[in-house]
Amino acid sequence: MKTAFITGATSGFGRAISVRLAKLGYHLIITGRRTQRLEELLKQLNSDFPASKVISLCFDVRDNEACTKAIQSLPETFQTIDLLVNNAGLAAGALPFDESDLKDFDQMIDTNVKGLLYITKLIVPGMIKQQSGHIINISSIAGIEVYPNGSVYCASKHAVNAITKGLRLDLVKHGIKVSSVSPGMAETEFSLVRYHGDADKAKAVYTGLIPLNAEDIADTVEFIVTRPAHVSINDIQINPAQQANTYISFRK
Ligand code: NDP
Ligand code: 8X3
Repeated sequence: MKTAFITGATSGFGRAISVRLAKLGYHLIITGRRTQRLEELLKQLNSDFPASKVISLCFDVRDNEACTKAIQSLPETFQTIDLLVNNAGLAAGALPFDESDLKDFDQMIDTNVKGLLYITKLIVPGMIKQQSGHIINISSIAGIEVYPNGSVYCASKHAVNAITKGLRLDLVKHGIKVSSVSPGMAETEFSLVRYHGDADKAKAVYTGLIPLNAEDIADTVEFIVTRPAHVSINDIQINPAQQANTYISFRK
């Protein structure tokens, strides 16, 4: 059985991906900052998928020392990681650049870019040793197109795409696959977090259309990880049917 390490497993895509990977027979290392959510998910996975061994690690991906300690604390049975899903991330704020809060900029860059780098840097050496592995970075349509009031979130996801391409170039010789998934609008806790807890603003993002949901992204990850060994799915961009691109959505 293979082992997967998932960041941001306490909500949205990460939670759905974790459940799906357990269903596919993976052992899991689920991570996030909210202890209670991790405990609840661990309990659910143990009860629904008893063949899958699950461990949880609670830490903030922005803290490299905490990432290092957490990964060093893994019991031997979890030290061979076959699949890393870099999913933890967020948008903070949706204001024009000049009106935005520098704290929001820091949070997005520190989580979406530096956090992803810290975790990847810690896990890649094991994959190189094994001469096999798979990294899936959850990027965004925001990594392809820049939209107003989203400059730094979009910059962070453009960086994720550059890192994905760079990793692919550097790791191909070690038998490590590197994939990215770039969703458009998906209803999770994403907009609630972006609007700092304003539920009305979060809801309004999806008015008049059917957004993607976390299961759609779990389906995509399932497709990527179930290809034959000789096939690498490099990048998938997935949108709601009513969203043509960042700018054009058909809302009823
Ligand atoms: P959610 O807000 O539902 O989930 C985000 C997850 O990231 C949570 O589990 C959260 O866990 C974790 N996280 C955030 N900050 C940190 C941190 N500093 N340290 C550790 N974990 C952290 O949003 P989604 O599921 O929608 O988002 C998942 C990914 O998908 C993100 O990278 C996002 O940018 C991307 N994305 C989302 C889209 C959408 O429309 N929903 C579309 C395209 C991409 P906790 O709070 O417990 O730490
Ligand atoms: C989230 C997608 O377009 O709402 O990454 O920013 S978008």
